[in-house]
Amino acid sequence: LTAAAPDLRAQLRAIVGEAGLLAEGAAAVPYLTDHRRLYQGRALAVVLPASVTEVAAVLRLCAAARIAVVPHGGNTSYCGGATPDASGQQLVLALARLNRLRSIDAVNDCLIAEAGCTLAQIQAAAQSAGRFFPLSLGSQGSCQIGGNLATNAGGTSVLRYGMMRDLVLGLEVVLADGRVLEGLSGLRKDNTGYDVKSLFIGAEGTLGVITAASLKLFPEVRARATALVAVADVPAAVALLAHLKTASSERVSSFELMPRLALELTLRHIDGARDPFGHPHPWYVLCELTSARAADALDVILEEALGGALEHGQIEDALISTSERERQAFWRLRENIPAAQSRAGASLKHDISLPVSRLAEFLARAAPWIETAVPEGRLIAYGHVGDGNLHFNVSARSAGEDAALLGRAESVRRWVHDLVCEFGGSFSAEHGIGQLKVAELERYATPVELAVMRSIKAALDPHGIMNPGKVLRFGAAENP
Ligand code: 2HG
Ligand code: ZN
Repeated sequence: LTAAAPDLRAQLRAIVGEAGLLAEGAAAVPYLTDHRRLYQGRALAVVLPASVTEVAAVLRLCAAARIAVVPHGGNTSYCGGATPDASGQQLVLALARLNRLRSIDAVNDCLIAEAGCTLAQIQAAAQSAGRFFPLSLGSQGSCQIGGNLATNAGGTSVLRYGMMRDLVLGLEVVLADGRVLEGLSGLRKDNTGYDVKSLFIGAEGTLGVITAASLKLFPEVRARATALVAVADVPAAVALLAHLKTASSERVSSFELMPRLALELTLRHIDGARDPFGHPHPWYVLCELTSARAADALDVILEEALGGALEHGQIEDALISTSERERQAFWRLRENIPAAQSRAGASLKHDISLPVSRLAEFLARAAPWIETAVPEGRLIAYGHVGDGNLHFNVSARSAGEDAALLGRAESVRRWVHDLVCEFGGSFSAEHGIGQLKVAELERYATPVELAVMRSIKAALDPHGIMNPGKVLRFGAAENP
C-alpha cells in the first residue's frame, strides 16, 4: 500500500464534508482501540460518510491511492475486527452516520435498514410495526447491524431463528473499487445464480463495505415463559434441552448454560445481582419459550416439563419467572457474565462450537486439563448450549495471576482448539476471526478452503485494500 497523498484530508473533506471527517487527536481515539483493549492502532484519518454515494466516493479515492480501509461499526468486536493496525496508513470508515431506516413492509415481513443502525433501533422499529426482529445480543444497544452482518453475529435466539445470515434477504454493498452492488431484495425465493450477498456476511469488511440490508421480520412475540433451572451437570442440561424442545413443540427460543462460578462472578461484580435459589447448584440453565399466539399457555407447558424432570431427578430445582421484572433479573444474571468476567481481571476466551451431542464429552476432557495445566486460571464455560456454542473462558484466580495466565494464552488456545477440531467443532462460533484468529483459520481451514477464500478475495479486492490483516492474510502478507 502506498502512503496517502498529502492532500488526502482535503479530498476526504470534499466528499464527506466537515461533519464527516474527524479532527485529528482525541476525537479519533475511540476508533483506534477495540472494546477488549487487545489492540491499539493508528489511522490516516477517520471518516464518517452519511450516504452510500459518499461511501462509494471514499472507496474510489482509496482504491486509486491504494489506501487500506477499515470499516467500523459499534466497535463491539471480540477479535479486533474493526481496529486499524499500528502503521498509521489505514483509513477508518465508520458507518455511524449511515443510520436511516429506509422502509418497513409488515406484509412482506421485511425491513430495510442502513448499516449504522444499532441492533436495538432495528428491534424497536420492527416492534413499532407490530413485527419482531429476533437477533438478540448483550451489546444490542451499541452494536450496529452492519457489524452484525459483517461478523455473522449469533447471540441468544439462534436456536429458534438462526444466525444473522439466516435473517437476511438482501444487501447493498460498496465494493473495493467504489462500485455499488445493489441487492436489497425483499424476496424469499430467488434462484438467480450465485448467492453473492452471502459472501459479504461474515467477511468482516474484507470484501466490501455493507451499507444497507433487507432483513426478515417475524410475528411479534405475544406469549413467553422463562425459567432458571438448576442442574447437576452438563449431560443433564443437554437432556433437558431435548426434553423441552419436544414438550414445547420446538418453541424453545433460548437455552443458555452457566456454571456456578459464572453466577458467583456476576453476584460479586454486578450491582443488584442476587442468587434466586436458596443454596448453590453446580450448573444453571436459563431457558425461554416464546410464541406468537397470546393464548399459548407457555408457562403451563414449562411448568409441566420442568415438574416432570424434577420428579425424575433430571434437574435439581427450577424457578419460572412470574413477572417481567423477574424475567429480566434472570437474564441479567446471564448477560452480565462477560462484564463480571472482565471486572474480575484477565481472561482467556475461546468461542467454540461443537455438535450438541458431544458437548458433555468435550467438557469432561477439557475441564480437568485446564485444572492441571493452568493453575492460575479457573474455567468459566458458559453460553448458547442450545446452539452447541460454548464460551470456554478461563479467568485468572486473582489479580496477581493475570500476567501468568495471559502468558499461557497461546499454549492454552492451541490445546483447546486442537481438541475442538478433534471433536468436529469450530474455533470461532459467533465472534468471527478479526485479527485475533487469523493464524487459527490458517491452521484449521483446509488448503482448498483457504485457496477458495483467497480466490474470492483476489476477485473482489485485488489490491488488498479492504480491512487488511483481518480474516485472511493476502497478497504480500501471505508469506511474511
Ligand atoms: C456472550 O454470549 C457473548 O455473552 C460474550 O458472546 C462472550 O465474553 C464472552 O466470551
Ligand atoms: Zn455469546
